[in-house]
Amino acid sequence: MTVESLEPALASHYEPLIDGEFRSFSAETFPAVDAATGAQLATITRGGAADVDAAVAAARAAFPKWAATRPEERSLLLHRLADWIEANAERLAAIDTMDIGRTIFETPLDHRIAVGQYRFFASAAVTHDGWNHPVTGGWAIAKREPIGVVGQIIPWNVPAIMTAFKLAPALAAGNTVVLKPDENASLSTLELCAKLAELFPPGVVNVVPGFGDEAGAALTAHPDVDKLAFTGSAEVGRLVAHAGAERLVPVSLELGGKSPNIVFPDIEDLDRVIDNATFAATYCNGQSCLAGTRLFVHDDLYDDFLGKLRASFEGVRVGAPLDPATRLGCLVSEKQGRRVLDYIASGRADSSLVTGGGRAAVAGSEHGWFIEPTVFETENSSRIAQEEIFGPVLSVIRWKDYDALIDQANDVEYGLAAGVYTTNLKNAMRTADRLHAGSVWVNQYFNLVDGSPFGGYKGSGLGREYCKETLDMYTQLKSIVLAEELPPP
Ligand code: TXE
Repeated sequence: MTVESLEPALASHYEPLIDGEFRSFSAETFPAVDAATGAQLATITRGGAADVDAAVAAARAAFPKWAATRPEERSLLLHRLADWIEANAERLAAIDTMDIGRTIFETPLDHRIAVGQYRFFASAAVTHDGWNHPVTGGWAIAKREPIGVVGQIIPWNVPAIMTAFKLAPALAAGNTVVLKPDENASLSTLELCAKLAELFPPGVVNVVPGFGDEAGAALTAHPDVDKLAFTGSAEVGRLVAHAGAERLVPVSLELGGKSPNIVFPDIEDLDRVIDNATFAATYCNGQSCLAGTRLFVHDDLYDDFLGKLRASFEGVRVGAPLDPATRLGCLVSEKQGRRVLDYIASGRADSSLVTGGGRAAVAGSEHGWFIEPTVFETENSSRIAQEEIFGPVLSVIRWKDYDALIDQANDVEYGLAAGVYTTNLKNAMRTADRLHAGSVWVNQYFNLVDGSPFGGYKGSGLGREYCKETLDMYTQLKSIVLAEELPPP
C-alpha cells in the first residue's frame, strides 16, 4: 500500500450544518491544510456570530420536539451514526491523519473509541431514569429532563473522540446542540455532518466551524445557550467558565494534564514498563491531555531504567504520518511546534537532556513540525515538569521516599490522570487513593474503558465524561410531589 493510496478524496469546500442544511452566513473561508505537507485539503466556511445565531435559533426551535422523543428513538439514531462511522472509519482516520499529522497507525483507534461512545450513550440513555417513592397519600417523583440548547467547543488533538464525547451524551439525553470544531482539525467532523443531517431532525445537531475568538466566543457568550461544554486550554477554559458564570448556565470543562507515571522498585518486567512509559509520553505525538509526562522512577532501578528508556525513545520511528510504519507524526501546527521547542529550550537551561531535543526532518513532509522523541532528567519543580507541553517530551524524576513522591506527584496544577507500575497490590491501591487524579491506571496506560469516568481534579476541569454520570451533566433533575387529593383544610 503506498502512502498516496491512503489519501481520501475530499469535498473542495465545507459549510456549517445549520437547521439540517449546509449553509453559511459568513462569506469568509479558511483553509484546511495537510499538517505534514502543507497542501491545501479543502476550504471551510469561517463561521461567525451570524452563523452561531442561526444555529442556536435552530437548536432552540428543535428542542421541545427532540426533548420529547423517547430515549429508545434517540438511542436508535446514535447506533445508526455509530454504524456509519464503523463503515467509514478507514477513510475518516486518513482524513484526521492528514488534517492533524497524527499517524495512520493511531487514528483508526480514535474512530473505534468514538463508535464506543455513541453506542455507550445509546444504551445509557434508555436506562437513565429518575426515581419515584410512594409517600403517604401520594408520590414523590424525581424526573430527569434535558437542559436545552448546549454549546460545545472542542480541540484538535483527537477530533473524532472529542466530537463523540460531546455529541453522544448531549443528544442521548435529549438536548439540542451547536458544536464548534477546532480550526486546525475540522474535517472529519464536517465529513460526519452529511450523516448527521440525514439521521437527526433539522436543528437537533448544528456544527459551526470557525475560529475561537469568533465562532467560539460568539457561542460561549450567546444568551440563548443553556449549557456550555468545553475541551481545550486552561486559559480558554477559564474564559468559558466566566461566560457561563455571567449567565448562570452550567459549564463542564476538560483542560489538560501533567500526569505522573510512577515506577516502583518491585516491578518484574522492566522492558514492558519502559514500553508503556514511552507509549504514555509519545502516543498522539504527546498531544494528549492524558499523556504520562512526569515519569517518577525509583532510585533502586533508576540508572538501568534511564539507559533503556533512552534506547526506547530513540527507537520510536518518526516519519510521514500516512506511512503505516510511522509511530510519531508531526505536531498539528507551527504554533504548536514553536511552543514545544520553547519548552525544550527551557529544559536545556535547567535540566539534563537524555535524548532528542530538536526538530526532526522528514523527506517529503518539510512543512511538518516533527519533534524528536525527547527525554529530560529533571526536578518536579522545573517548568518542563510543571506545564503542559503537548509534544513528545518526557520529564524523568528520581524518587526514594514514598511520602515525598506522593507530595511531588500531586504538586502540579493539573489532576487528570496517573500511572502506577508495581507488582504489589497494596502499593497500587494506596497510591491510587492518594493521587489527586481523575483516572489512575495500574500496570498500563491510556486504557480508556467505555463507561469509566474521564475528567480531572483541580485545574484539569469540571465534570466527568465517558460515563453514565455524564448524563447527569446534560440533564436537570425535577422533583414532583403528588397528592392523591387535596389535604383537608
Ligand atoms: O487551545 P485552545 P490551543 C492545551 C495544550 C495546548 C494548549 C494550547 O497544552 O498546547 O492548550 O492549545 C477554541 N472562546 N490543550 O491554543 O485555544 C478553539 O477554537 C471560545 C489541551 O489549540 O484552548 C478550539 O476550538 N473558544 C486540550 C478550542 O477552543 C475558543 C486540547 C481549543 O483551543 C476561544 C487542546 C475563545 N476565546 C489544547 N479561543 C485538552 N484538554 O486535551 C479558542 N477557542
